[in-house]
Amino acid sequence: MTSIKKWPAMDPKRIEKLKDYWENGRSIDGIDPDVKAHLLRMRTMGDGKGIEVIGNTNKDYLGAFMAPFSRDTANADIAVVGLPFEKSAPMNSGHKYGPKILRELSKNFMGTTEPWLDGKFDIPFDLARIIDYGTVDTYGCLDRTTEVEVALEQFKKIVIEDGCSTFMWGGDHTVTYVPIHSLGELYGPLGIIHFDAHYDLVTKADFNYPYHSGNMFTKNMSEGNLDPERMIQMGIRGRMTGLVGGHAKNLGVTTVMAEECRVTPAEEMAQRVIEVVGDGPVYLTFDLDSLDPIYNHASSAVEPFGLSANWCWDVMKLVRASGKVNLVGADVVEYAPGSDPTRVCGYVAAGLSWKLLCWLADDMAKRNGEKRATVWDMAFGRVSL
Ligand SMILES: [Mn+2]
Repeated sequence: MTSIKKWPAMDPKRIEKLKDYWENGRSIDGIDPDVKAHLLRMRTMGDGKGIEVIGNTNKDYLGAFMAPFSRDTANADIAVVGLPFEKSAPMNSGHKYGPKILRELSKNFMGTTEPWLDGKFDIPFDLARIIDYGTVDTYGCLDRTTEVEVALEQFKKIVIEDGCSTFMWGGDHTVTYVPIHSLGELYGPLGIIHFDAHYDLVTKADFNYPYHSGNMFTKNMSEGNLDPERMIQMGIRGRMTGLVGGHAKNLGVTTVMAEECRVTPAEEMAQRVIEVVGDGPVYLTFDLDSLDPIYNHASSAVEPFGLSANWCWDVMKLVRASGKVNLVGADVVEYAPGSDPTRVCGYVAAGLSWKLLCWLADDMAKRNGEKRATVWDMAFGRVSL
């Protein structure tokens, strides 16, 4: 046996202190005051039983990010909505199950996460009344137009009548027509922050389809709900690039190719985004195919040589931190879980979704001029913390 030189023992007084901490020390005594207030509020709910929102325990009676399921949009500020549309996927399909799987994976990101700016924590459920509206049921809608119109009808109530913002999961990218149309009508013409491998700027003159995964922006422009001069696209590459690029130029949309994104620091890109979208209402749409296939290969039109998830998050974080951009709605689209058996792409998508929900809640509180806390309806059952 080789000789072992034992490290000197710890001072017995230190061990005594650590023993006392083991017996009596609680995490809540050392945390950020806002996070502490959030946890204490959680504990008071549900007849004193609290709600189990601080553990990833995959409860089916809670919705996206552990938000309460509800359709009471008149008493909500942000509705998480799933739109299971997949009729316009050019290649791989299966987006129909995107919202269902992302809802489950999103429960990994609820409550509070790391500080995002100067030690400030995200606590979206203390900023805005967030609900999970569930997924729009389009069963029996056997053509694209009917399916979009069913969703439009529901968004009319959620957004236009009740003034609720939406965070949406697709679905193929056609779904983005619906919130832009509704939020544009509520807030006026929107600026767009668009992550995508594709321009998605085809016109009726190119393809005469009423709704399509490539015409949701141009159709909204033609209806006055989207200002092309306040639109910036990042990550463009791959098939269709040569064909559709002319539209971006003709319409005055700012396009940043994937190759340029990869050599542009996030700080510089965030500045460009802020300059393009201005201080009017802004919508952010994240097509997962903007990402390199190592972060996402579960979309219908996968394109190699794409963006990194971390760079995208850095750009979003810096735009948000500037406080100059007024985000009124967001989505993450093109997730087809059948192509993602390990769920790695899904976790990236759900993680980005959480960041966007936090940003939306922050800007919603600013527009409301007050914090409005989410309250869970405990009718789903008595749970304990
Ligand atoms: Mn795309």
